Amino acid sequence: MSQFISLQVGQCGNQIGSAFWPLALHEYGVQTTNTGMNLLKTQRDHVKNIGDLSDAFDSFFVVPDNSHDLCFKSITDLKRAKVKARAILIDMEDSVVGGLRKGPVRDLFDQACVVTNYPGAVGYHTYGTEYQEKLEDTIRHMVEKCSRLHGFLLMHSVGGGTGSGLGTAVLKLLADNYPTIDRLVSCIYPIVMQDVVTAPYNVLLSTRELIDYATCVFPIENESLLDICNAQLKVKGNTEQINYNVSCKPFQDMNSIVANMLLHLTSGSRFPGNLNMDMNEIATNLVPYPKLHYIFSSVSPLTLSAPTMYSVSGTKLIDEIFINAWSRNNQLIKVDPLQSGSMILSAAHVARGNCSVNDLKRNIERFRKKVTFTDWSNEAMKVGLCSVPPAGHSTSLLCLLNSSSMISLFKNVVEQFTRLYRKKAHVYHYTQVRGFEETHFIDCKETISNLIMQYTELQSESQKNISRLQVL
Ligand SMILES: Nc1nc2c(ncn2[C@@H]2O[C@H](COP(=O)(O)OP(=O)(O)OP(=O)(O)O)[C@@H](O)[C@H]2O)c(=O)[nH]1
Ligand SMILES: [Mg+2]
Repeated sequence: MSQFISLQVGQCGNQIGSAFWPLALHEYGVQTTNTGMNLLKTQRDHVKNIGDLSDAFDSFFVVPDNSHDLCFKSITDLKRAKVKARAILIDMEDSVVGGLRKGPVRDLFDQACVVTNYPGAVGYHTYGTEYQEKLEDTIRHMVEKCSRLHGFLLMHSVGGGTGSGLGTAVLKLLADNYPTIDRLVSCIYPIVMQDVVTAPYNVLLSTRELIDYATCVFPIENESLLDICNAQLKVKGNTEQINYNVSCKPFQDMNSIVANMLLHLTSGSRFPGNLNMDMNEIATNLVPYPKLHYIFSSVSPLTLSAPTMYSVSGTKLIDEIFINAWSRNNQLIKVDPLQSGSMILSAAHVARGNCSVNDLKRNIERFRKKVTFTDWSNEAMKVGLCSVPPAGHSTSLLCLLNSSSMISLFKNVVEQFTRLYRKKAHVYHYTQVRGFEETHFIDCKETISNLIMQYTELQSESQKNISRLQVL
């Protein structure tokens, strides 16, 4: 099975990591809390063959002594076997990483894989160069523990300083030192970029780096995550709790949605399946041009365990899962790939659990009627069937689309930047950093504008050709 190294950078990256590791363990049937045997039983109910779990364990974890039975049941078992997560924790202040290292999964993290506690200004130019050696050593240390390294999973936000600046410096370092290994990025875009005053600059600068150095980017918007959390509250009929809003962010719940998506994304490379889709096939199939690698994602179901609303079963349940995955309520980003005018450059549907090839075929036919592919990408539909569902569910689906609707995300990045830059507000924070030239802002804006143009051209060329075909 393939191995993945996750790099969690900044507060957001490390908080996503705090949600990711317990959920990954849960999926492997490992209890992270001291609850009774019942929970343990249900945790393993989702797999028919327990061996699938132990075989896949190596994808995310290092087990020093291979002779161990890999069927770990509790966090104490992991501690005893000195199991470590294939994770690198990076932040420029101590508190979030410190919290993670005091929490229930603390023993999973090797001190040698923590880069933290360097107070001072933030950013690509300061820390990226200053700590390059330390970062390189840490990454090499982790890479050397892999026999079949498939990809790096980078988790960070693009709104703050550390995640955006140092996160993308780390990405470039990975591209330079490990050019053949996939760099898969899940990055959080802030809500109207208001919670960090300099967010429009951070977002612009880091988006450009992500365009240049990532293999695939899975952008996630906090606004979508908030909406999903609110919708889940409503389903639970939980009227006592206040609605989540911009000032009250349920980060834990929001981050679990991201962690769930990442587990689903990598599932085909970790578990067996009839029509398994390996991670490298995602990049090969979804990215028709190297820089057009921002991928829309939606997941169904979104809850971490089977909700009671799923009263139906069989074919009806499967169809409902597909319909939900295409609904705007399940999207992890606000762009609208189904709207008229948007073109699909490529698409993938990855199902886990009880889903047959016929279920996939039937639903993909439905999907084709809902969207417009470019005239050259009509058949560009990748499918995956992984036999192991997420813990707590019988079936789940991840829908991935490379769509020209991503234009609206990029336009928003440029607009927010332009609004702040017009007044040159806060620019000095950046220009006072050695190595940062103000022209860099303009270069980044140009790169993003070029990408918008590329998508627009593809969109209008295809619209012309498709309408010509329709006339014929
Ligand atoms: N989804 C999610 N968003 C977060 C989380 N923590 C922070 N954010 C968002 O990320 C942005 C701020 O980035 P942070 O990750 O806090 O900043 P940082 O990377 O540590 O950088 P500094 O500014 O140097 O502290 C804001 O838009 C926050 O709303 C989190 O746990 N989950
Ligand atoms: Mg921070």
